[in-house]
Order: sequence, then structure tokens, then C-alpha cells
Amino acid sequence: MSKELELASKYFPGGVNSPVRAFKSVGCEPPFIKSAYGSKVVDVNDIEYIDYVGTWGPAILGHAEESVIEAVRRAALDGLSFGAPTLAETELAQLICEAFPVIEKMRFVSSGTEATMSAIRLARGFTNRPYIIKCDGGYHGHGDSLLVSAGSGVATLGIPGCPGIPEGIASNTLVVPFNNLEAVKNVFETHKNKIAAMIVEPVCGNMGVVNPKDGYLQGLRKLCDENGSLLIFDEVMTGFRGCFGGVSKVVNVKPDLTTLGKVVGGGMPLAVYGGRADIMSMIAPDGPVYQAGTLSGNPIAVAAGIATLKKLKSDHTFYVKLFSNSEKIEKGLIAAAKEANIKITCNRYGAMMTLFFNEEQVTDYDTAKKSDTDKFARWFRGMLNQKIYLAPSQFEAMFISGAHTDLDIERTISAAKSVFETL
Ligand code: KE4
Repeated sequence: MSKELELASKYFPGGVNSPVRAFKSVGCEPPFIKSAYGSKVVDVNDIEYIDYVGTWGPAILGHAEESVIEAVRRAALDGLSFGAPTLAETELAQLICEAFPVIEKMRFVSSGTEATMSAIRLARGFTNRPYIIKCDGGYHGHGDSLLVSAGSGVATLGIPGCPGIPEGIASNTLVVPFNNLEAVKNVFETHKNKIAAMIVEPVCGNMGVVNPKDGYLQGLRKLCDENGSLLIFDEVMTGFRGCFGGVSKVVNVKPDLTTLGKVVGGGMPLAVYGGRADIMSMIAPDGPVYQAGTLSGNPIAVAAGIATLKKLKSDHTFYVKLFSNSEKIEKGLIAAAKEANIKITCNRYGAMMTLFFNEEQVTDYDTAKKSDTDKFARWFRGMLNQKIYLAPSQFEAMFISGAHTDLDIERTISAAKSVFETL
């Protein structure tokens, strides 16, 4: 064990502050990172990697982008936190409403988990109904109601995803396969008038990237309307990854509530839940549904968010180049695998993608789980040795940023060619 990990493990479970960082599923130890800039991260041994984790999505501009750093520096000089309303929060909210017309009113929180947890509570408060539907393999943070797994069978009462989650809470969450409208229809019929909402990643990122089948999201909208339930798009990961907005804008489906995180805070602790004004009016102090937070709307995080969204909005070539580079990487990796006769499928949404070591198209969690995770782990370790820093799990996404250069892409594909040969 590295001396860094050994010492960290004295203080933190697994030596980390979020489980996936421990690299448990890829059979090697994580490098300790000391700095990041552009498309690179640098570890404590001064090894530089081309980074496709992007701190799990926020670094869409690349790390330490100068306008974001300058905005954070300037804001910090005026104080770190006030616990009071600021003009900057309103400015960020206006930018978010521009990007997400489906968000009429919102509340800032400090993490994606807080955003989805609050959205669930709000949906239950607004509808006065107990049940929530989520997809098997969908991840919405570690809130008790959402850290539930599917039981056996197609549409099941959730079972606790881990110890510490009471049956009574897990069983109020119904779990269905992604991309299966029939299963959702059945759940609505079985639990008529008891379902507060369905929360869904409109493009999944936490079973690896899985796109919705044509008509799926439209079908969810229709079923929620027919049953008086709310539709919640969890766009914590997809937000700003497929356009200056969300999947809701790309597919023109209007959720009742949306959750955001990651990019919206530019890498700082800031997340959002919001949507229809009539629903949001239920949130204290306007309404009876309570939610609060000491650091909600923190001025430093808000400054980073404003600078990030301003940059995304103002540079009209940003997304064109970002998607062209993303496509180059996708095609290059597919061609490299083909050349080495390695069976993979690739799913991409804008600037997030997953290479599955799987012969069949991945359309839900069941098909994702058929991937060869051992082969993925060998691929991951090979690429890390080639100084390419990928997400350490088959069921995560690669994130491409505006800072990835043609040389980065060339190096990535050439590294892949040599690693595929070893698999
Ligand atoms: P956070 O509480 O980690 O800020 O957000 C939770 C969350 C909610 N919704 C979606 C769609 C998410 O992807 C996430 C968090 N994503 C993971 C990566 N798969 C964060 C990485 C981690 O857990 O360390």
C-alpha cells in the first residue's frame, strides 16, 4: 500500500472521502492528486495524466480555467460565507433559467444528494403521496429513499441498498428497469394514486452511459400526467453535457422538477433543485415543506458557477468543438478495439461516454451488468500505466472537456491501441 493511502486509511474508511475514489473495482491503488489544470491531473509523485474523470463531471471547461479561478479568487477576497441572500445567487439563478426553461423557480443546495433528497421530499409534500419510482441502476446520491436496489422481478418494491436504511423507507421506493415503459405502467396500475413521482436520469450515467430509447422519456411524461404524479429529471450529471441546458431541452420533454449539480457549480459544492413555480412554492419559507442549509448558495461556489455558465454560454464554438472531440475519441477507441478484436460497445451523450466490455448494446442495468468487469479493470490499469486517467469503474462515464487537445486525443487512442493488444 502506498504511504499516502496507508496514512489516509488511518483517518478515512478506505482512505477516501467517496467510495469510488478507492479504485476497489479496478484492482489497483488510487494515485493521490496534488493539482489539476486544463485536461491534466498531477499526482504527488509529479506524474501527469490526461484526465477523463473531470472530478466526476464538473470540469467541463477543464481544470483551473482562468476565468473561474479569477472569479473564485475575487469572491474569496470579499469573504467566504455570509448565510444571507446575495445578488450573485440571483445572477446564477438567471443563468440557470436561461439554460433550463423548465426551471421556473429553484433552491441552491451543496450536493447532488441534497438536491435529489429535497426534490423527493417536495414531490411527496406536493402530492401527499408516499411512493417514488426509480430505475434499477439509477444513482441519485446517497439519500435513504434513493439508495435502494431492485428486488427480483421486473417492477419491485425497493430493498435497502445497504445496511442502515429501514425497510419502511426502502419499501416506499419502487424500482423498474430503465427504458421499459411497460414496467412503469404496471407500477402505476398496482399502486394507483399512491405515487408521488418518478425520478430518472434522462440519460443514465451511473450504470455507465445509457441513452433513453426513442419515446421513452415522452412515455414517462404521459404516464406521470395520467396518474397525477411528478416527473423528476436528475440532471446532476447530464446538465450542460449535451447542450447549454439539459436532456429536457434536447428531447423537448418537460419534467416537473429538475436536479442539477457538478457543472453548475464549476467544481465547487453547489447543486440545485427546481422546476414548476407552483410546486416550488411549497418550499419553506413560502410553503410547509422544510429544507435548509448553512452553506446553500455559498458565494464562492456561486462565483464559480456563474463564471462557468457564462463561459459555456458565451463561447458559441465551445460545444461544437467539444462534441467533435468527443466523437473523435469515441470513434478512435472503437476502431482501436476492433483492430485488436476486442468486443466493446460504446454509448455516448454529448461529452460523456462509456466503453462497455460487452458484445451487446447496453440499454439498461441488466445488459450493463453483462459487461466483462475483469477485462474493464485490466483495460483501466493499462491505460493508467499509459498516464490516461479514466473513471475507475465499468459503470461510470468518461468526461471530455473543452481543454482536451488533439494531442491528448492522439495519445489516448494510441495508448488504447497498445492496451487493447494486451487484453
Ligand atoms: P453528489 O451528492 O455526489 O454531489 O451527487 C449525487 C448524484 C446525483 N445524481 C446523479 C445523476 C449523480 O451522478 C450523482 C453523483 N455522481 C457520482 C458519479 N457517478 C459522484 C462521484 C462520487 O460518488 O464520488
